[in-house]
Amino acid sequence: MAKRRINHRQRRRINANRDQKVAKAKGALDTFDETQLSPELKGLVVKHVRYHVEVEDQSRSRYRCHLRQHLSGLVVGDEVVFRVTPDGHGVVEARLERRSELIRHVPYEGGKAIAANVDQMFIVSAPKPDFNSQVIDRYLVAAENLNITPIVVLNKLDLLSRPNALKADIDTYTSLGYQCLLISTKKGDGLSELKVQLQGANSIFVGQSGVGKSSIVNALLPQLALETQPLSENSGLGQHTTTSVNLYHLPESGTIIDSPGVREFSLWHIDKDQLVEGFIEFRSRQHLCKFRDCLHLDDPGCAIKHAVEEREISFKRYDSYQRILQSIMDNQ
Ligand SMILES: Nc1nc2c(ncn2[C@@H]2O[C@H](COP(=O)(O)OP(=O)(O)OP(=O)(O)O)[C@@H](O)[C@H]2O)c(=O)[nH]1
Ligand SMILES: [Mg+2]
Ligand SMILES: [Zn+2]
Repeated sequence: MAKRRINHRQRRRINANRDQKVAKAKGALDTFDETQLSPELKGLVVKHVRYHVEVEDQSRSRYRCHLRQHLSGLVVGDEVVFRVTPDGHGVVEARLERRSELIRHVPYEGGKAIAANVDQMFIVSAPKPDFNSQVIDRYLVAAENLNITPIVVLNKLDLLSRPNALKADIDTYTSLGYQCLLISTKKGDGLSELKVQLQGANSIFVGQSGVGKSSIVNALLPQLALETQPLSENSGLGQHTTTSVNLYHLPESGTIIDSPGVREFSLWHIDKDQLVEGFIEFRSRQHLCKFRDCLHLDDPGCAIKHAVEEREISFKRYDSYQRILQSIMDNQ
């Protein structure tokens, strides 16, 4: 069945209704008897569910928390100050400054943070639903601009038609200096290297629906038994199984965040300069272009285009750059 389109007026009404509900939920809390609240505690946001967040205290007890009216947009990974209510819930009083934040574009809502204080972004891809280097490149641009270390993960190694099927693509990333991990949650390949890389850091798994992000978390922490689903028989695509962002602790040290798969990682908030910044092989060459405002398309004297012709820059990466630039320009 065709998806029903919502026009702007209807969308405004939906948003207004939602805002009213949020205000009501928050308002109820702001009338709470302040003398009944516990002293301030340090906490970590581990889950986000509509108008509430789940916060963990330092002994990892979890509290379903409301937010103070002035606080909005808390995300998983946020460090907060909160107080416990007599009925065992919590109130988040303040958010500590973020060391990093991952932002993506949400239709009608604009840029939206999805996780905070992340050190490493594991960009997960797989031969099924399809290996899409453009999605990987979009995440790489984001990671480069957000100061988060990206790691390229190819999962479902067991499904490759030939062992070397995606070697050229993986080699492109390796030659740019990106770490690439080839794994199979089904067969167990590469999981020990993955565990080493996760030690002591805050990491997030991102990528298209169905590439196996939750399966990776299950392979690392089997007791969680997170829901996973086979790809749709009709479309061959992932079924958007994970619907909320969740943070889990690894046994020794480090945390991992599982996130819902996306169809397309929109980068509208990134401008042309940031896009070039995100293509690390362009950075060192762009000052050689004839014009300072070179878009690296058909501009005369373009050093980037020249490097593509000389095969110093991969054509596939250049193609990705052009497509992302086009989407930025379309969104302006
Ligand atoms: N053959 C094979 N299948 C795998 C592997 N890892 C995961 N899968 C399967 O891929 C399907 C999708 O896995 P999920 O873990 O649900 O994928 P996801 O990325 O979390 O998807 P969303 O939550 O929708 O974003 C499931 O049927 C898994 O069993 C693997 O290494 N090999
Ligand atoms: Mg999932
Ligand atoms: Zn140029």
